[in-house]
Amino acid sequence: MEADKFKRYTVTAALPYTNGPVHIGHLAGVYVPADIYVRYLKAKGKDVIFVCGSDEHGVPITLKAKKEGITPQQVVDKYHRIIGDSFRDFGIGFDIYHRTSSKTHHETASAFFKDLYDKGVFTEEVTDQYFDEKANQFLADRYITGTCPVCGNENAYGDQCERCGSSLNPTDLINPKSTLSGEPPVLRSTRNWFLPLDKMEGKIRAYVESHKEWRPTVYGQCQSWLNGGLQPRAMTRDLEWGVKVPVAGADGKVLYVWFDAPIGYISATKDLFSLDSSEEYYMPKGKKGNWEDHWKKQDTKLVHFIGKDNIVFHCIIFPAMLMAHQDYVLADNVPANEFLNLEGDKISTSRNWAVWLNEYLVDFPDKQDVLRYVLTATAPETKDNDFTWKDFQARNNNELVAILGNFINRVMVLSHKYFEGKVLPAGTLTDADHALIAEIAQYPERIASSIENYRFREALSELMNLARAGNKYLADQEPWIVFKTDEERVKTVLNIGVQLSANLAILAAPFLPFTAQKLTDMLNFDLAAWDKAGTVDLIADGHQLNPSQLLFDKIEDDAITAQINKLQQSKIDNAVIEQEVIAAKDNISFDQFAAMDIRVGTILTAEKVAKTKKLLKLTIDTGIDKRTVVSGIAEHYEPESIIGRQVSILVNLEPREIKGIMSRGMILMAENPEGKLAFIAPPEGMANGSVVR
Ligand code: B3M
Ligand code: ZN
Repeated sequence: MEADKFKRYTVTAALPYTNGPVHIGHLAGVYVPADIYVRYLKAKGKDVIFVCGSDEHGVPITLKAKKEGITPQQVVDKYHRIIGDSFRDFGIGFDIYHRTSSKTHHETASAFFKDLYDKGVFTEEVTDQYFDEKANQFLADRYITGTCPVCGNENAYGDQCERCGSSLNPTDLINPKSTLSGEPPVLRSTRNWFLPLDKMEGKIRAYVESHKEWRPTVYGQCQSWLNGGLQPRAMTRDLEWGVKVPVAGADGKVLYVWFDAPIGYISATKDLFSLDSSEEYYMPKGKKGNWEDHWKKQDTKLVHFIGKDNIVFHCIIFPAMLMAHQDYVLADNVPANEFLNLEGDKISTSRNWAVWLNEYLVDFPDKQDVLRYVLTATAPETKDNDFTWKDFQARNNNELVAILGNFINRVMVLSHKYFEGKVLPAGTLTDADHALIAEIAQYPERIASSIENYRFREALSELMNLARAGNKYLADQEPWIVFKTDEERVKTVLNIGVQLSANLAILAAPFLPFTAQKLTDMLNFDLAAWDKAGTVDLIADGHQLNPSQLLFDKIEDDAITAQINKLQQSKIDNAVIEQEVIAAKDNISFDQFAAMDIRVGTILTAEKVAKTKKLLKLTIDTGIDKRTVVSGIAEHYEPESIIGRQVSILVNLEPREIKGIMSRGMILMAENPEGKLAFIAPPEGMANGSVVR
């Protein structure tokens, strides 16, 4: 392993929004990989801090507060505790789990903003923003919904359409409405402070391009942002809830949540080193040393663990903020994971399509490591992946029980059966003994290399290969047979088996901390440092083992069926709820309807729009003309499958440029509660240009 040029490590994990509990997608995407990495570094004796905390500002929290009729502070107080409990219950070993509504964070974030302001970094711009006259407040993008000009989705948000993926500006929406009052908002001018990312593009590009070793998914997204041209981005918002903007003329404004949240890593570090922090979680131990070493010394390695939807904030915006502030180190790596799906569908808080951590532990008590194992073995490190309960059961039964658990159990049971749990001296070693000992020597480095390169799935499979080697050794040596004729031989085999078990405890600890604890308890062995692994003299001759216990037990079909039924039930519940939610809209006049010119048309050509997942470029024969329309149906239809199909098309919609394509019109689609789409067209076919009235 290359000599470590870093003297200390600062590892951060994305601050979860405190508007709900955490689920398996959070663990798989961010927190388990981060925890594996930190546990490994600590086992190597490195100077590491692992910081996280609740992200308590932002629109999702104020929306939740409005929905529940409580204050934002009450929302975050509730979920800060629930989330902190879940992380602790799953062994996510933060050195501090902080929170951005804390005094330290407000002081730190506003001081950071003021520093940049005093340096003249920001540009002040007056822009038109939507204002809700009834609620008497400016509207953040998420507070505005309306019809997507691209695909007609009537529940598009001011910043994004979740159906076709188009990023939008609020003023793009057709029939915009405020989610607060339901009324159409009005445009009002307002002053905000912008981070001139356009002017910083050269420096940011140089930073990103100095990290070609980043995961291709991360490096690629940064490149496409850079190649699209960075734009100035407002770092303040007209909102009440958040960190107040510490400059004159900023009444009623707060820091943009993505300005203040990453600074939360710094606030948490400050409190970790202070004694007077009042934070509730992972009480800081007044860590010795100077917090600034972990953020300002060039021999500090800074690593951000995040999900892929946070890449631009951690690889472009936050580094830009740190560069502008100067004297901060920039992230050495940002190993972002892709998304984890559940039983073939996107995990969704709003649709309750999730496995909530607090609920998992009720159904599978003491099985945190089973979930940690499965989520690591199937981690979406390079592409989205799918969690299924059947796979969860199979990996527990066929891997944890049958391979790792079985090896340990046989060594322990036989040691107690033949030698009352005493580890007796090994005699003359055979070739097979030497072969296994040579294999054991290789694994610490093999696993370390995968972990240090953020390939945790690979690292875990290497650990399991070592357990497989142990099982093969026992099967070949057959101590349960040999014992009848050659007790001395069995002493050697079981001695090596116990030494291998102690190695597995050390090497498994970053992945399966609860199992490692059980194993060291059984071995009556204090978990040694990583560098002690790889040898077969970890356990002294004459050592007394503690009684044997099963590390894992089988998961039966009925437990899995119960989970699958629970998910199906939430799908049914949601369909009913969504049925209720898609209520009739307000009445409109006949004239308003008659103003729309809807025709029957035929799709002549269809192709995917480059660099998008959801858009198709269509040529439609409308009977009036042949025109191009961009439609957000690429995830529902293969282009070639819809050529020749008749559709209904709104032909007098204002033309709009989408991804460089001028789209003239909109295809009408029906969408059911599950989000399935269907074309609207005369079943027996009609002449193109026929009018829909
Ligand atoms: N609160 C998590 C999210 O986007 C966001 C991360 C902040 S890390 C500074 O789901
Ligand atoms: Zn759309």
